[in-house]
Amino acid sequence: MSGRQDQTDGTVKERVKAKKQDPSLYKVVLLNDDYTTMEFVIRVLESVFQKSPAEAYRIMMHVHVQGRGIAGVYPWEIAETKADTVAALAKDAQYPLRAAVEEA
Ligand code: TYC
Repeated sequence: MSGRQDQTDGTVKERVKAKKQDPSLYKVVLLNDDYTTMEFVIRVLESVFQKSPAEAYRIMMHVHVQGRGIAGVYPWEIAETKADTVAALAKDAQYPLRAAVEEA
């Protein structure tokens, strides 16, 4: 192939929309279950996601009622680490609490 890849038919494409910023952001989503205590979820939200007691309670109740809720939004590596920390804390306490990482 001759010529530069950013050119077609002798014209240079202009970027209309700003390219997605790097690093991309990911949501850590907490999932509801019937066994993890509300107190434990609040403690996780305070210690892992740096939420205030009031905000931790609000998020926990949202997850309890709606089935899922956003604990925080972070660059990929941080989101994965926080989800892993939730899994480790839950396993240690023998609760089935789960956190998923999703593109924001
Ligand atoms: N549903 C749980 C209960 O009634 C509380 C809970 C909330 C569990 C949020 C998980 O992500 C969760 N004890």
